[in-house]
Amino acid sequence: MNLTHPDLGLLEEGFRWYGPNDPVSLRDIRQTGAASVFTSLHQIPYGDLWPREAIRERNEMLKAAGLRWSAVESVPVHEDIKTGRGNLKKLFSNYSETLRNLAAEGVSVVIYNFMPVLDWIRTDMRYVLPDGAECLRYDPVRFAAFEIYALKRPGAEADFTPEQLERAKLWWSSLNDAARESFIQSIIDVFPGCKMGLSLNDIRAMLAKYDGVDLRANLTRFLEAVIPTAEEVGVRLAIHPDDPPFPVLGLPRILSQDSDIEALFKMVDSPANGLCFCAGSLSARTSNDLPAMAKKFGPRINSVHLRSTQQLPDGSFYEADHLAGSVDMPALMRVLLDEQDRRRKEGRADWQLTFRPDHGHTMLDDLKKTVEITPGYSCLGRMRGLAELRGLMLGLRYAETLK
Ligand code: DNO
Repeated sequence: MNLTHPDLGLLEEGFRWYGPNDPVSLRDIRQTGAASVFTSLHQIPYGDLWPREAIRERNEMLKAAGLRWSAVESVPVHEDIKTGRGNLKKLFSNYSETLRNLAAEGVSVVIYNFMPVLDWIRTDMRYVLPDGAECLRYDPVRFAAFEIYALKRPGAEADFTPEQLERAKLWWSSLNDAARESFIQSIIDVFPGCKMGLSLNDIRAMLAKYDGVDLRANLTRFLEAVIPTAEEVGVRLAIHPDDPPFPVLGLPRILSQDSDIEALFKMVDSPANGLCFCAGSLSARTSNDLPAMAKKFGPRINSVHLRSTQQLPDGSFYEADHLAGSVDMPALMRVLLDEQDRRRKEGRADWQLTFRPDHGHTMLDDLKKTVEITPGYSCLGRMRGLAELRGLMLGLRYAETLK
């Protein structure tokens, strides 16, 4: 088998890039072996129209580095669209025009999420593994402490077991004021707009806006408004699952399990209304059978994130190595390769799937860096994941030739 043959039918390899301020440069990304980039125009406020020139400028930058812009991650959905309030007409028209401008510049996959208020939740951004590398972790005990003692959310106790509540109390009382402050800050830091200095009160106000909100109805309204343009210009949307895929902060959830994905596709039946198959996010709900879900929803998978989590009996989970943890990655990769083959046979123009190694451990020289690295997005850990996943793909293709 010629491993450099361009047509081995592999998934395209991508890497997330946070833009010109990312301490990981495009040259670094090129050296990981990735062919493409998932990036966004982070400088544009949520809800604003993306001008065509700004898109072109970013695209030129990527091309000059020898990389393709495979997916926008993300064109964020404004909170007013999620809560169904405000000037929706303007917001929908800005989103649709952004899709039009992206298509005109040759970018055809757009990732977004419909999680209220927050993008993802962890309670440790630097959980130390036995080998000394660091990863992200979610511990319901610590989150209970955040909700009950810091945020003081009424009714939060009902979301935790008596044992978790007891341990949360003990843990919180073991922290001094400075440790409490830095713990609170680390959680708040993942709320959108955190860099503008969100306070606990701001978060309370953001949560209150979701009282009585029908999230599914608002997602349906959003899709009905933007999918026609996506179809017209050939853009495929890819919604990111809830992370973590269970209720948090008393907020409604949109995409945590099989039945939610079925409901999504029924809202607007179009290939443009697709899924970002984020293995790591979905894996944190133990009843999710990932290879089975990827098979079932394969034709509507418009983007792929590969990562794994390890659940522990106390309800916590940490982000495992890409080929370890609870995800059966070989089985999942097999399904994705088969899906590509199926699409090609069908003659689908969009047969090529692109994945990116999602998150990675902070390890090796990255542990010594003093620059601020987005949690989960250091270079070396993701490169390790990418290399392992690449080997897995090649191994599976090689095994086919032995039959
Ligand atoms: C976290 C990512 C998310 C994701 C957005 C998509 O590491 O998976 O930030 O990009 O939720 O809109």
